[in-house]
Amino acid sequence: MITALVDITEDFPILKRQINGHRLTYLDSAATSQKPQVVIDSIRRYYEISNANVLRSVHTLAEEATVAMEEAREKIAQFINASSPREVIFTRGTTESLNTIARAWGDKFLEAGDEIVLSPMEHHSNIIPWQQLAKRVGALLRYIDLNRDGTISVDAVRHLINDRTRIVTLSQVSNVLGTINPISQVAKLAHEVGAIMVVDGAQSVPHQPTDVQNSDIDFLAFSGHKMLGPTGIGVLWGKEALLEAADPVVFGGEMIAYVDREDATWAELPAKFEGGTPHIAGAIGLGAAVDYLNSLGMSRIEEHSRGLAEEAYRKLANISGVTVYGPAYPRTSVVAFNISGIHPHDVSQVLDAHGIAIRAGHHCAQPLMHWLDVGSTARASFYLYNSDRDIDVLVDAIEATKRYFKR
Ligand code: C6P
Repeated sequence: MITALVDITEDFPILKRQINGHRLTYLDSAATSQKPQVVIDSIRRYYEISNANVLRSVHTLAEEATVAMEEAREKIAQFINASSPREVIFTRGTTESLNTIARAWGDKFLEAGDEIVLSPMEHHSNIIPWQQLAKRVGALLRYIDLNRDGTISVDAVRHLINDRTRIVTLSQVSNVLGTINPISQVAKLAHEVGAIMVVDGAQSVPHQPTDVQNSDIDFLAFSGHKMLGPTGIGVLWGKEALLEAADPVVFGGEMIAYVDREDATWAELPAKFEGGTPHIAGAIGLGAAVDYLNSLGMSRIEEHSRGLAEEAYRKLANISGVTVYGPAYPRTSVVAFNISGIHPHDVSQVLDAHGIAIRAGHHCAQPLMHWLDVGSTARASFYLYNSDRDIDVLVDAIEATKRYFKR
């Protein structure tokens, strides 16, 4: 039996909702997670009590806002075991973080003929910035061959990496397959040829302990809204020396040391990469989300997310006419599937009539859809407020969907 890790109706007000006459079964956390009351309250408190711009004015409110944002940065640094809060850059989310790495580090250090290694299971956010970088500098993209079950073997990466490789980039967890990729081993291979290791942590940081020093990666991108925080806030973490070496990409207020009519010099980290007024309330909300996750324990959350994904895979694979994608084990947090003869959008619509929220489509992973030889899939994704009861509700509704379309 897998019970929810939290008292859902106490902590997550939205989960009390009725949808189409049923209690909401929220199975779309990979798109965005729901928010606990403490996160909602932290944002409201900031606007009600301490609203001011940060790092600029010298008055009490500005001081309170700055302290609250920098405390959040500190919490996030500890959460991922960064060696310093200076390495934690606030962005709008994973997409902006990955684009920033490609621009800030890639434009400066890549040249024609250099190679970027990535996988076909990447989200578009971890493909297109590299395509564009490759076009700008004349670099080549090299795609890792996936195993038949959608996993990556370290040997397949070893064969692809050579002394022209400058960047290796992988999602730590696939948003479609639920695959957990061997990022530390791949980072080791990357470092052997002097390449850097970039990790898309959008689907891993919410679900498992993250230790950027122990995994010895170079850059990590993740989004606050998938880990109980608000939308519009995310993190770019990088090793301090790499961030120091990279160039800023957004120019304007607060990212400078000195400006004259013709030129400017840059502020110290992290301000160098945070031009303009940041999403202060978002950062504070993400700090509150990190507190909440820590209070539950990331190892417990990891066990829970894996347990639910593995059980859902087993149960869905047992339904006749249902195809499930990715490995049976180990997997975490998401299960993508199709029901023979029924379009995933129709599946999603019928499930919604049962109060179940899933996602259907290509999941911003069209190269992976081509690899799977499908146009789209349905996808159920789980988080700490889900239980095995939600899987049973899903299984019953899939059976009902099949009956509905048979008619
Ligand atoms: N995946 C999903 O439903 P943003 O939108 O910047 O917060 O995250 C982008 C992103 C990058 N990498 C991975 C692995 C992701 O899963 C996502 C977001 C959502 O699967 C929305 S498309």
